[in-house]
Amino acid sequence: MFRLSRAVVLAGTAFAALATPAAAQGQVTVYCSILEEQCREGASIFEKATGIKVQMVRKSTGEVYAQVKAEATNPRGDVWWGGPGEPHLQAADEGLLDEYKSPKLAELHDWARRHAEQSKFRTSGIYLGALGIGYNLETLKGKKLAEPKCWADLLDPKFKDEVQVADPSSSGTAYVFLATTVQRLGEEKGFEFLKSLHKNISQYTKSGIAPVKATALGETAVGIAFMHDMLTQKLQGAPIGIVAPCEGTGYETGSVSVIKGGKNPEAARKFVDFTLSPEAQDINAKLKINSIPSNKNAKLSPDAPKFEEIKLIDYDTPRWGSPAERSRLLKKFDDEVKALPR
Ligand code: S7P
Repeated sequence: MFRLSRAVVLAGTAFAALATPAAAQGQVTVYCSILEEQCREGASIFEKATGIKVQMVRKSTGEVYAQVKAEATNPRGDVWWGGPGEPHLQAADEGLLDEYKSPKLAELHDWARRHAEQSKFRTSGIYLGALGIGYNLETLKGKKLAEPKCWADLLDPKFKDEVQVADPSSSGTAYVFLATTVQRLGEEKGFEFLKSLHKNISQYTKSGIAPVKATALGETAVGIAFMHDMLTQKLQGAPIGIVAPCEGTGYETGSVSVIKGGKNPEAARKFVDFTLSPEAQDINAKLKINSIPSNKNAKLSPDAPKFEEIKLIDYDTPRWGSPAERSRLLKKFDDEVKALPR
């Protein structure tokens, strides 16, 4: 399904060609839904290359969606950088994002260009990441718990209060988990699964990365999150095991969008061009964040989880990013799962 290999020939024009380094070239407000360190590094490279001042606001993907919607009559942001594609697609469908066909689209893998086409060019794909389970090896050993291999293993009552995942309303990561579960099992059985899992959840965190950090620190035995984020902690020495669940799993198409009615549309388009360039996407390899970049010329970390070795479901991002489905699933999750006692 995906062609993930890195192109050998580098495109001759680097991002520097887009840039006009100068003292003051305006400003751009970026709502950033990737990790804080990626946001900071990206702002610094972009500012140095263009002279455009970046106002960076870091928030989870569902939170940025809600903010963009709330600000629709007076947009304060110009660009929405990162986070799983579904909230971007919902915003696109609701007329909150601008169409933009970046010249950089020509350098992207097919899956990323397809994502842009499906949104009528209101969002573009910047990376892929598969959802998985991470666990703290020392905590499991100490509590005599077996390493989970499948989603179903997480329903074992022995995992009571030992599992963390984020809240799908605020976190794009957790929404991918919700949609993956519903697609994998069908809606009725999917919600039964989520209700059973609820009994073992210690906390629904606000951000998708929080369960990863908690797993690394042994504050939770198990975290549900993107495999590459668990891997970052493992590469830094945390005692973490990572598994692609045996039943199959879903994945994110990380996205970038221009916010409709933003005050700095030209700078916004330049920033989007930047996020689609190898210069921005190589930040991941530098920071050991092993998601799969969309630009064929960006560095693919040798540590990145290999999609061809992961049992993936045929995850339907456009369906789960449609306003009707996303709003309905989030409400149902709040009413029928989160509201239950544990
Ligand atoms: O690039 C790393 C990454 O984890 O950052 C994004 C972020 O965690 C999404 O946050 P929320 O779940 O809180 O919305 C991910 O898209 C990406 O894989």
